[in-house]
Amino acid sequence: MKKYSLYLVAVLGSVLFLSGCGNQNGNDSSNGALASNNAEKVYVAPGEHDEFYAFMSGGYSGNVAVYGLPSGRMFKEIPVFSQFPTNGYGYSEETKPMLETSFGFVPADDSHHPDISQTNGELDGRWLFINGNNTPRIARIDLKTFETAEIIEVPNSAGNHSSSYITENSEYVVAGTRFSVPIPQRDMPIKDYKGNFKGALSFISVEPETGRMDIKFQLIMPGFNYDLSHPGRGKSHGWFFFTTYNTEEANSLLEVNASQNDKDFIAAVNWKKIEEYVENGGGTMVPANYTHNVYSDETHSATSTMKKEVLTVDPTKVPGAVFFMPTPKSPHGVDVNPTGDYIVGNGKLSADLTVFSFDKMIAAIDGKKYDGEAYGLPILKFEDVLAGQVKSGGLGPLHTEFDGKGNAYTTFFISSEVVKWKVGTWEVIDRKPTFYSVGHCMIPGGNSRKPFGKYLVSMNKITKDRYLPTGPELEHSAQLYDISGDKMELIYDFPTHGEPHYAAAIPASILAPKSQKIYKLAENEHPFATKNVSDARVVRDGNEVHVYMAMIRSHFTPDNIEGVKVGDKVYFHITNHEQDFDVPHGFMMIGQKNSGLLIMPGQTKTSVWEPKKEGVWPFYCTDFCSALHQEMQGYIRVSPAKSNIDLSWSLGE
Ligand code: RUQ
Ligand code: CUA
Repeated sequence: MKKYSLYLVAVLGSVLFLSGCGNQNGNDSSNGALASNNAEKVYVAPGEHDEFYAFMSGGYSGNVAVYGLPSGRMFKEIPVFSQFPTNGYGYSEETKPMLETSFGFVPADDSHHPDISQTNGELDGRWLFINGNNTPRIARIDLKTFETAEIIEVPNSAGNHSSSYITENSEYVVAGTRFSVPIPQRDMPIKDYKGNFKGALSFISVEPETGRMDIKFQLIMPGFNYDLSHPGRGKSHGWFFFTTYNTEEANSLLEVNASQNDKDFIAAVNWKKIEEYVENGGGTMVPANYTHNVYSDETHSATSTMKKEVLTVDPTKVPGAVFFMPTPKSPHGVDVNPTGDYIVGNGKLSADLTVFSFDKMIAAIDGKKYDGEAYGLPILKFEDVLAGQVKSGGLGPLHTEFDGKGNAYTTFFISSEVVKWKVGTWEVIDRKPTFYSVGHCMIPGGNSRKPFGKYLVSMNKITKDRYLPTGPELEHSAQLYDISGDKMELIYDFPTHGEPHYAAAIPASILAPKSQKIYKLAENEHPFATKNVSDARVVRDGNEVHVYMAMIRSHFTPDNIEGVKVGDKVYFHITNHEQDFDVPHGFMMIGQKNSGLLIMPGQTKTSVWEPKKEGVWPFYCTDFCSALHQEMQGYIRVSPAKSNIDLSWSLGE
């Protein structure tokens, strides 16, 4: 309680202070989070905008949430892999195809690692990619509309965790499997895992103009667990790095059995070489079932296509394409610094970080100095590729980000801290506690050639006493550090939704000007759009009833419908005629088993209602859109199945 009021005093103090004399942005490292100087750093005054957009994965929510930095204000939750009643995503007829998979309709997932598209290694702000970890999928979100535009399923994968990371010209979004499985899937004894299960690393091409995804090839690797990955950049562009654990290939009690080997591997994949191989006809096309779901802003509808084959590559057939670098001890994150010189392995059972040199790796490969092989793939000698070790004294390193000023920041889960160290000298410069048990950290642009090294966000797994208790379940806590000075300063806590595993952030100056305000009604190509009010109508087709409806402040056209019968299936195709920014209308119908709809200006959405009872049933607008919002309502008369009342509709008669 005391802390809380102190903090309030600090915020209030800073408000007063702001209106008074100018404040200097000195680097006052001695104060804790309670200093008024820190309160100012996160205070975004009413009407002012944040400096960055941060896209945080929602973990088991299956979604992405958008926050402002430094304020920690949440702007939007973007539904991706999960049904979302707030706006009808995954419930409306138009968006149901987005959640189709080879397993059928899958309305939830576990989303982990967002990454923003890049041009020349810099964030270009066109698209955000994110993985569905559970039912392997990669989604592309359009950063003009902040809507999910495309989802592609990843076959031969299981636990799509070393995903979704972008190469520096967005040539590929890469998705690797965490669990190795039989490829192709088949009925076999689990104990025969070793030597028989395989791990697929998928390279999904991104069409430069449209962003459309397609699986270019899948590398069929030994049956390890491929945990995380990162692209090379700069001089290492053309390579991709994957951490592995369970090189023991254990199939049970992994906490013991997958921790036997002193070193696992970072797999270095020369994807340019494999690309060349497949472009010259290499690889084997194999049967596979996976969906490709695409949403169109013109028809406001998604389509789902089942793809039937995928190109696989046996890495032993492409000499010089894949090498293993021995890495202690069950590494989790693998991170590449902005210049592409160094590859950092975060061995989660180790105290030290292992840093490899890209130049040394190339020299070792050129010199063919191997330390044996694994399933026909060369293992490089640890000492030959090692650039240095960060002796941090922390425990349980997970992930590393970079500030673009020659520093790296590594999270340590077990010792609950962020450690800042110098790239090249490997010396530890600073360390700050996190509250508590940090997973990932994120610096805007931290996974690119050009980070914006002003803030670091730590995404913590355990919240405990950081917020007012909300029963047994607490939202995870993020913490914001000012990293502009020599020492990190914890300046803010804010709750995040679901479990953010990673995040990607970008200057608002890149995204905000491009953000779409409305959909143009004139460009609406939805087959059931009602673009002129005079076209509003109700059409019967057997026991299907199609309502072509328009909405504008503050009425539906039509708002009285008769002639609907018990047992009918009523499709409401509703077009929002507003052409003003931020004027959606909502729709809900009594007894409807789908969610309601939230329809943006110029957009058409469809919801199905199956009336079960005779009577006169209301529907209404769910979004307070005008002073007469409560008047935005209508009725549907439902008659017995055998009645012969004709369909009729009206407004204002
Ligand atoms: S990742 S921190 Cu480390 Cu998917 Cu969760
Ligand atoms: Cu439309 Cu409320």
